[in-house]
Amino acid sequence: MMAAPTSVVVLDRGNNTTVTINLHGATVVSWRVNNQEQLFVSKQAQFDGKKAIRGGIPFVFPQFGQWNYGPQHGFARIIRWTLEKSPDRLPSGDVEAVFSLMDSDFTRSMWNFPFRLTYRLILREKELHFNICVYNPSKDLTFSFNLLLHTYFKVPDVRRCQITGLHGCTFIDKTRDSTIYQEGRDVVQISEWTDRIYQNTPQEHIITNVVSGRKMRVQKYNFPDTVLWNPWEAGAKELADFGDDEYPNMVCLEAGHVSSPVILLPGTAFEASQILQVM
Ligand code: TA6
Repeated sequence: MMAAPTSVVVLDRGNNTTVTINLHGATVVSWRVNNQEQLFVSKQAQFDGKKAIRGGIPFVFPQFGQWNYGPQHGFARIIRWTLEKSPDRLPSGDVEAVFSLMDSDFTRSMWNFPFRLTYRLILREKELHFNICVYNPSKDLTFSFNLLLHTYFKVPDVRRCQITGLHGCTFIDKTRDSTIYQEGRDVVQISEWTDRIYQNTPQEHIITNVVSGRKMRVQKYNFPDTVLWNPWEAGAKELADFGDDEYPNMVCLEAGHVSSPVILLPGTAFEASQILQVM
C-alpha cells in the first residue's frame, strides 16, 4: 500500500522553533518560536483539501477579494503546491524551504495565463522570512494579478493590541460600503468588526500584545498595501470554519499588492517579500 504523499512540511531550527507548511495552498499553519505558537488557526479549520485553511498564512493569488472567474481570493490557497526544495539548514543555522506553483488545466480554466510562482521561506531564530517571485513565462501575453499574504496572528485579546504604521494612510472600509477614509490615529486599536484595505502603507508595522505579551514587527517590500481584518462577533458566527468565540484571539494584518494590480510583461518577474519578527 503506497503511503499517501505527505501534505505537511516542517522546518525545525531547534530550540522548539519550527514552521509548518501544508502543501494545500502552501499555507503556513504553524510558526512556533521557543515553543510559543505565533499564528492563529481556527479550531474549526477544514483540512479536506477543498477550501482554504482558516488561519495561518493563506497565499492569496491571482485575485484579492471577490472574483468573477473563480473563488474569492483566487485559487493559489486552495490547490496543492510542490515542495521545490526540501528544508535545508543554511550556514547561518537558519532553515529554508522553497515551494512552487505553476499554471495547470485547473488554473487556466479560470485564468488563462501561464505563470510560475516560487515561495521561499526562511526560518530564523525569532523571524520568519517570505520571498515570493511571480514569473510570466509567456512570449507575448501580459497579465495582471493581486498578491497577498493573509496572515492570522494569534493574540490573547485583540482589544489590547495596538497597531502602528497606518497613520495618514487612506483606507477602503469594507464595513462602510467600501468608502475611502484617512487614518487619523498613530496607533490603531480594534474594538469592532474591522475590514480595511490601507493603501500605500509604510514598510513596517508593529502589533503589540501578541502572544506572551510580545510585539510582532511586520516588514514588507513591494507590498504597498496592508489589510486589517477581524470578523468580530457577528462575522465569526457567519463563518462555518471559525468558532463563534474565537474572534478575540486573532488579528489579520495582511501585506499585499491589492489596491492596484501588478502588471507583468512577458518574460518578466515580480518579487515581493515579508519579514515577521517576534520582539
Ligand atoms: O482579508 C480580509 C478579507 O478580505 C475579509 O473581507 C474576509 O472575507 C476575509 O478576507 C476572509 O475571507 P475568506 O474568503 O478566507 O473567508
